[in-house]
Amino acid sequence: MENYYQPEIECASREQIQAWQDERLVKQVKHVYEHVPYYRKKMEEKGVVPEDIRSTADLHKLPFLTKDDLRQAYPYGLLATPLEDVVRIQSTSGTTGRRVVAFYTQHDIDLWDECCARAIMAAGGTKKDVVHVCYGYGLFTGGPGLNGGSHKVGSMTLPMSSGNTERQIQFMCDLGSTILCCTPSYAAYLAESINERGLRDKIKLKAGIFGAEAWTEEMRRDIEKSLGIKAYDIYGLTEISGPGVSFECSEQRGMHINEDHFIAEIIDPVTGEVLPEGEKGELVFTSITKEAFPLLRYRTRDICVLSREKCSCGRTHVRMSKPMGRSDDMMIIKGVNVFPSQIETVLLNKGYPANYQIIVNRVNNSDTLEVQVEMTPEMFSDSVTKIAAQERELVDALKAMLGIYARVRLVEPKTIARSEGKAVRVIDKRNLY
Ligand code: DLL
Repeated sequence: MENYYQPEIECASREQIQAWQDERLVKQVKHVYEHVPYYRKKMEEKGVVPEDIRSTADLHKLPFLTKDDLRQAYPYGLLATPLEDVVRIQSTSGTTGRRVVAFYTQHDIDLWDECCARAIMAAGGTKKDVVHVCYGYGLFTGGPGLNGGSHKVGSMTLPMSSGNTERQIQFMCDLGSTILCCTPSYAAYLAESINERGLRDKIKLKAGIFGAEAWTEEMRRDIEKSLGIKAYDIYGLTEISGPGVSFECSEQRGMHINEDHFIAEIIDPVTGEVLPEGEKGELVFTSITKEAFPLLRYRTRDICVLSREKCSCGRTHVRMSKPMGRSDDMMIIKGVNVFPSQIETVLLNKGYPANYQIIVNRVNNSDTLEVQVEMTPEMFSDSVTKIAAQERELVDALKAMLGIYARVRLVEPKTIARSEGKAVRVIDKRNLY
């Protein structure tokens, strides 16, 4: 099949979507109960058996899964198929300690590719396109996901991966890339570099598929203007497969969730209660078609709103808003997931007091991370050279922990403002949400 715009699925009636979800959920719950002792135990603790789940109306009876469950069950505790059926793993970026690892059978890769193919087609992609993928390849899902989607569409795929801006631009010009896939901040940086080199007329881009981090409507307009393209948002998370869980259509008003594969709920992040459509809360996904790593009621921590309002593109799948924040303290910096606790761990391991502040900013569309750490009075009396060496050492340790560069400033004792309540550890000046 060459055409991955699938109107019979993407524009199906609500009744049809409901019927698919009901049937697949019942099957999936049984599959997980039988093959994942970790989740079976959670169901037993809640007094639920597979027979209690007869349709999506019963979904609320199932226990939630969180990142903590994934860490506890690391590495194989949530695997629902024999290892010999698994063909791939991917992992989330920058998590401390036990990483989050997701498994895929060939069937799971195919359905993930299909979701990404739909996203590319919704951005106007066809087999005539040249799809330039500069999301990272490797454990991160961005590169492999869009790569697979582009193959399914039949487009020529450039597996560029991230970095090496010179080469990105050269290939873009020489090979006539028409669809750019990367994080929005890298798109903005590429746009700036292309315009600085006076190469805007040499590029043939028509669309961009940008996601993996929060970005504003202003940023969208800037990128669209500076590259002369239409910029589409794409959302996803490793635990649920990767990019393509949802994607924007030409309306650019929310991202259609691939409801034949994922059931979305919005819950109150404090009480866990399911909220009615249109209310803002935490997004929860249940994957109903995956084999190897089928998470039920996985709490994403992303705060969103769902809408079933008719979309003029014809797609009937529910739309989610851009994430409006997180219900935990995870930050996404340069596309990498960063928890303040990771930074604190590095500081404490190196013998610094826990008086620190994390300052995140966006300068020229690129994220910056600065960690200010108070010295003890003894450290403060050290020579300037010694202090500079300590700063360099911390930069290296943070790079090893987070995978990204953080500027480090050791500051005088008692210069970081004390708070009367919870310490203000993070100052995010990006105003992304
Ligand atoms: O970021 C998957 C992805 C790759 C999505 C490429 C889109 C494009 P993770 O590294 O597991 O997976 O991070 C998942 O990133 O829970 C959101 O908080 C955030 N996120 C992903 N897409 C968007 C988006 C990939 N379009 C976490 N807007 C998610 C805002 C996003 N935040």
